[in-house]
Amino acid sequence: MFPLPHVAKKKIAVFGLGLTGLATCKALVASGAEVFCWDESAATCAKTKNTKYASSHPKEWPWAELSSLVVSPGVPLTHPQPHVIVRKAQLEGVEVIGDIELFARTLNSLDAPARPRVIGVTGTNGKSTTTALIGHILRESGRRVHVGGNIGEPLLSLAPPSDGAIYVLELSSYQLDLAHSFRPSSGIVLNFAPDHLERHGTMANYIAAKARMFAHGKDDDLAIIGIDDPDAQSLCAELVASGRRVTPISSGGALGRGIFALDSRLYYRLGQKTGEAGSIGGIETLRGSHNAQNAAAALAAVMEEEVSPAVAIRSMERFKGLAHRAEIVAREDGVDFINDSKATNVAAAANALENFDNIYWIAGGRAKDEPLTALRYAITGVERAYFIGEAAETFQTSFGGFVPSRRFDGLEQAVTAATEDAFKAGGGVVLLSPACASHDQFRNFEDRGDTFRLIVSDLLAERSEARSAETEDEPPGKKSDADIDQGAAA
Ligand code: UMA
Repeated sequence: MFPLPHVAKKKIAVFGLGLTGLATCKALVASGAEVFCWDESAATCAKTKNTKYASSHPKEWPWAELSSLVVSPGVPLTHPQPHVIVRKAQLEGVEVIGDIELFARTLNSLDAPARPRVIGVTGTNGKSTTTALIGHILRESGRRVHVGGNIGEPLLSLAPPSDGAIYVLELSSYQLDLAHSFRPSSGIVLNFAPDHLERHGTMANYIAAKARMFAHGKDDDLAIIGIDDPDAQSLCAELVASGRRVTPISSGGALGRGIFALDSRLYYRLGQKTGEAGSIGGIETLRGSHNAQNAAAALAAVMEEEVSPAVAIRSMERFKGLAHRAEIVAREDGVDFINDSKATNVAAAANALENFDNIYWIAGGRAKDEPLTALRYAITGVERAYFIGEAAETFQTSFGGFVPSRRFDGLEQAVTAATEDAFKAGGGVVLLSPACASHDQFRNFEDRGDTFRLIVSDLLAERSEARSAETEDEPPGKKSDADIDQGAAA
């Protein structure tokens, strides 16, 4: 558990008791704070019974004595409107912060060398893969690494700082919006594309939330910025103009200075250090130009931690990838089944579509407030599309003129139809890359991806049973097609 010495004897409120909230309560209590907490779900509140942070309704909280209100990232801060608990705190003059701010305050109380190195990773797409990849390379290089944040492990559950250990943190815009003094040693912004606009109101607010990571940077700190989209380019220019140490990264072409991918090879040009790191072309878990951007960012971050480029590339070759991100869940008779459930926005799904051919594309869910244009350009490899959820009708209207498409009530029917079509065609890629949030039909994107995996496994088991039954029904002596083929070849 992460220590929070600055909260000792303070009264602190926690709102939202999911992963973040529960970890926060535990860390606060362990560090000597008095905790008042609540969640809008009664079942969730019940989980705190018989603990030192038993829930109590906010009406009963000693507002005048509270030093902070820690809200979970899912609690709206400003849009579509501030949550009533946020308004109450503002009226009472209580600061509203998140778990990252608590983490940052501990770090900020330490001076080098006791202050651990922290790598913060944000951006619209690729955050989790980049975070996991950096963790993987550093671990293989013999470093003690703690990986957490939006990737799933709350920051305050991570181990305390220790000699030489490095924190590698995935940070969402929701989390950064609640972090006022967070300062990573290396901060990475991969890219910007429209996402979570319902929570930030405008693209400018969304970008500002992510850029907040650099607000307190010191001379030694490094900003690693993807410059393959105009908004990230502007951020890079601003940071350079303000005299910050910046390593630009790109998967879109050669750079005079920075780290870039060209024809699946990574190059670095960092002052005296210039050369080719190696090829990532054959690494299945890093296919596609979006992954080249992730790999370039990871290389920049680990080189800052003194890992040599050649060692980094060798480590990348052993990277197993992450669940729900272009994850191959099955391969049978020329059909690949890919779970890309984490593609919850248009840009992420477009990245996936650009990486495959002969695609049987399953998409839809709860659409985000963003144009679908990028997908129109990306669907050239799609054979057929299968749309589900609230967005099914809009998607069919938008793409029906370009690819044959059908609408389905649920994921199961869509996957079944896509699988039949792919086998009938003799091969292809059944790809779940929804371009939408999952919340209309699933708990979250993990639930949607796990359901996809289960459906595929059931369908393939049924197919295999049906085949065995066919073989058993064949009269004795009759040769199977496979025997005949082999005979012909012999
Ligand atoms: N709650 C309320 N009122 C509200 C909102 C939430 O009471 O208005 C309660 C819910 O009843 C629930 C709890 O708060 O019990 C959920 O809190 P939460 O939605 O903030 O979720 P956590 O379980 O704390 O998980 C969060 C991140 N979730 C979100 O940002 C929505 C997780 O990222 C993250 O892994 C975890 O902290 C650990 O750091 C997930 C995510 O979807 C993967 N992130 C978004 C994304 O990647 O696009 C940003």
